[in-house]
Amino acid sequence: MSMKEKILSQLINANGEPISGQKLANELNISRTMIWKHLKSIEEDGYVIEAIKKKGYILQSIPDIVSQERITSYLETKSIGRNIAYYPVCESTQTIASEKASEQAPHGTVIITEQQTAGRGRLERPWDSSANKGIWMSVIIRPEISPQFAAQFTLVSAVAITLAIEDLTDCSPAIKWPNDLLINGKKVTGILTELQADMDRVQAIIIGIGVNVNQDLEAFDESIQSIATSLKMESGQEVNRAELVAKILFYLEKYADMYVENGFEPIKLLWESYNCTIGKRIRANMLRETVEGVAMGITNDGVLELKLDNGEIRGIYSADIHLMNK
Ligand code: BTX
Repeated sequence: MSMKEKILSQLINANGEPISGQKLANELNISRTMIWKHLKSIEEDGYVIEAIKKKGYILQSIPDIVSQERITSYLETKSIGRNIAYYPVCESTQTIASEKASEQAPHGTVIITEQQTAGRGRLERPWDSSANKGIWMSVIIRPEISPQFAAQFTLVSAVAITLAIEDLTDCSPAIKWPNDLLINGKKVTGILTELQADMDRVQAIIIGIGVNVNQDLEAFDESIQSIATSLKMESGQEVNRAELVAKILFYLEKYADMYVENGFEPIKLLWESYNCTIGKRIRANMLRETVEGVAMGITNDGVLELKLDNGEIRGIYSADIHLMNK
């Protein structure tokens, strides 16, 4: 736990009684100036702290947070989300989830935070994860499948998140193969699927989900303001993040179970109905080459089939896709 988290948990555990700055400083073995600095930073995250002369600090209100208690109050799943680790702030939920998965965290474990200081996308690209406005979580699942099928969980997750967003907002996202959800051409969600496996068996799939929920444009780093959007920006309304998390986990469980039982085919139809890639001319940037062509469809294994200009059909397993004709 960081110092800031320790101070916050002391304030929460005080249950409305004041705690003096001196007591915090003594217990945590830091100066009162440092305590004050951390309290300011906690306030910046949306917590309201009242300072009462000669008595100390009282936590007056907690912001719209995605704590375990709040998510559980909406949760309708059997296993996914029944074990939640909540961090007010962390570097990356994906990194924590990776460690927890190696330490045998059970199927369905969720790591969730209000703010990531080093959120990441594919190929270590930075993921903008501002405080208290988005959903930044990683879900550990342990399906009994062979590692070659793991990437399809990106597509399964895309369907689950789309359905959850449709249920709770007026927005209808489009799925851009393989891992983005767009609204009006701008990115509202990114998915990062990572794998821990033996040669022939998946140990864990870690599904990292980033959803821009209640940000206004200025909350985004300037470098992505022209390509990113949030549910609030699109619908004009704030969304209850804890409820949306529970809904995403509900659909993720439903379709992950369906996948393990029946394969990708039944989910493929849903995926196709929400996708904005098929039929478009696209440029696919892969690690070693870039190709252009028309996206013909996805196979039952989730591979994107691209018709190149020379007529050749190429199966694309992983790439960054640029849509040429919106
Ligand atoms: P990606 O590599 O497909 O997309 C990363 C790119 O998206 C960046 O280079 C940038 O251009 C753009 N971008 C960065 N932040 C945002 C944002 N908030 N909204 C829209 N566009 C953005 C996508 O990777 C996978 C992202 C997964 C994020 C989750 S959050 C929880 C978990 N923890 C973690 O560190 N990552 C995952």
